[in-house]
Amino acid sequence: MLTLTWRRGDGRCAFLAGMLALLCYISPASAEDGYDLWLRYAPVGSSKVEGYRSALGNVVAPDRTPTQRVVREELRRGLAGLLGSEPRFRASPAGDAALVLGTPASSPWLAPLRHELEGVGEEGYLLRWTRLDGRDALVIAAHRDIGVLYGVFHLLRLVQAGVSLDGLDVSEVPRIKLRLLNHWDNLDGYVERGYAGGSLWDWHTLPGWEDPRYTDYARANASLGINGTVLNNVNANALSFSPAYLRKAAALADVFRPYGVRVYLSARFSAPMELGGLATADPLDPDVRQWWREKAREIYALIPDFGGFLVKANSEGQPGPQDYGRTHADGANVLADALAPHGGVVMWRAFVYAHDVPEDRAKQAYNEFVGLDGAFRDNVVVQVKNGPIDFQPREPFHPLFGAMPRTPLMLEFQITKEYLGFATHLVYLGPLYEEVLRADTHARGAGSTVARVVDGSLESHALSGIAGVANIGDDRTWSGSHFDQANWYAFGRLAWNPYQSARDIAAEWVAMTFSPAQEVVRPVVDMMMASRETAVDYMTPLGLHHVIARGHHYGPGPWVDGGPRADWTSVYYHRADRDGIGFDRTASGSDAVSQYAADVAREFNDVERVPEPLLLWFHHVRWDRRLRSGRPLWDELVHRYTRGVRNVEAMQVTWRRLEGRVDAPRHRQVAAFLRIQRDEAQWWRDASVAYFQSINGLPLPAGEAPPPHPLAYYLSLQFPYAPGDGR
Ligand code: GCW
Repeated sequence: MLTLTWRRGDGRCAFLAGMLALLCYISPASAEDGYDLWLRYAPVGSSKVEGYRSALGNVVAPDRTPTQRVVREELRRGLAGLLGSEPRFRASPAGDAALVLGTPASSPWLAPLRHELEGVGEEGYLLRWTRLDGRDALVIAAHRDIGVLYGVFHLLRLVQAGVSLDGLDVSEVPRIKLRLLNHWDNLDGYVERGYAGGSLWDWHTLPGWEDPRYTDYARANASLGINGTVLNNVNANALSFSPAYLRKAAALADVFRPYGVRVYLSARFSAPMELGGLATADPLDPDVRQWWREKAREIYALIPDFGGFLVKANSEGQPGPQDYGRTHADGANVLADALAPHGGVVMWRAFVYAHDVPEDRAKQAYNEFVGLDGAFRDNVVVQVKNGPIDFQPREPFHPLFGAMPRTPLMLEFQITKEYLGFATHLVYLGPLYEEVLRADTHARGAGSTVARVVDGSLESHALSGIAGVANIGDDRTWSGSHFDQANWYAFGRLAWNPYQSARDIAAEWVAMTFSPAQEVVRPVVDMMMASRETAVDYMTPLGLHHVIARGHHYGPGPWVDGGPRADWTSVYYHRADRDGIGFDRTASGSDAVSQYAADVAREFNDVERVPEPLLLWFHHVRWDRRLRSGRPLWDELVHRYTRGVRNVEAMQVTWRRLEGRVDAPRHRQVAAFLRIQRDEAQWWRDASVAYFQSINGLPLPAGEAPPPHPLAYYLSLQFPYAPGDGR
């Protein structure tokens, strides 16, 4: 231990003071590295502390179950950080004002609320002031412990944002039942399309070693209301179902359980052959059915609250029922029957397309599934990506939404940014998610939004779900960058309530992650809200899609052609030639428009009416056609590419101004990533302009800088170790 003696005039004094300053500077307590996510619990402003302390200083909360203990620990940790002192846990609210938490079963004080709790369901909660024993008390009441935990996170969110608790009267119920992350994590620790390091799951040391990070992961998810996680990649390895790996999954399930996060697994359809030694995986074969039934029993013996299976079948080389001439419903139902006695569900993915089918890839999932509506068991949900191709920066909503009224459809978003600049580009996905959820399918007339299909309200389905392909890895920031945490956050908050606004969610996140000061929140939220459109501008303006480099998808590749299948090339999607550009999906083209409800189809089919951001998705358009700006298409395209680059520069300026308002370590990394993004936006612009100009031979619009390199240069760039490639 270092002892300091101060004597005026002592030369050592200055040296020691310097040392001390250095120690303070590098002290871990002050280093923000992003690990704490939006749960930093940084001290609230001194003007507010007393108000919060008087409401929250005394806490009455049970501590008998694991979740109850988690609730108390979260409150202790949160209030200690925010208010500078731990709350006093009391046995009863007598005396001072108190915060009273629990369920009617766990807390006698809350029994009178039994009636009012009827509306909040299994996971909802009340958070409000009431009179208890003649005194005002703030209560967080729920039917089950997990609802209390969600309520505690709600309360801590308010305090973190500096919101007054006066008159608080909240009743929250999640709108969607299954709110899941999908990890594309392989058993060797590699994460497909992962840009945040390796997998969080250390399969080798499980089940013996439960890394504390697993608990932090569950906590973060619970803070958003995420209630399930699929541990392994949809490109599944049958070994995940072997006894040894099931024990490892069970250990994770034990860690997650107090946080309300259930474990699910991706099932490999051919597992009965690979693990069970059967000669077939035909879903109608009695031995195969029996194998799945026994496997389900084995899983539930280890994980009594196991959630169910996620399946990618007959897609991109994965085995499936069609290998035996059976349908997707036959395949899903055999698994569903095995899980039904235990209460599990099957999430059967609709992301299917086949290279030997000449049909427009955008149409194939619909063609495959729409006729199966009504053919699935009650415990099957069909999981549909947000758009008909593949998580592009912008797609129209998937035509299956609204088209399978008798089947619950689960929406799949990608949180990891495979097509949006990986982890280094600052792209807030809230606006993308919001755009999809608010899109109107017109399935039952105007107002039949995707959100209403997905939450089950449009067709009165009891089962409903939403999944996000996780952007989480073992990087210290969890998500590969500070701003990518916002995408995990936004997904979770919208999964709880898909009608919230992306802007409000961003504002909460900024307040908790950086600072609740308006001088920080306002500019950062504005920057985030514009960021998705900016990425669309420099990557895929006007409805272009799938123009990425081959394989790893890092950077532009509009020239990608040839190879094993046409629908893995770029030229298949943009169809640029001397005269024009775009995929004709109108009635006179591939007729993909006809998969939408009549009103929507008419709009998309009409080149005058189609929303301009989707123009080239649905139409092949002449380069000289005048767009709404008055510019010809070619000029507009170049204009948007350039605008994208300029807007990244504007983000850099915004961020620079926040220096000193955001802690230095995080400020530095974000600034560096914005520089990378700026350079890559320029690369996207230049490479795209060079390529399309080589096709149309048109001059650049006045004032537009020519690409600094010839096209051959952009074509020559190779990135053999770009992260996340499928393998
Ligand atoms: O977007 C594509 C990815 C694949 C992925 C596939 C899918 C897991 O490039 O890596 O495979 O989608 O969603 O199944």
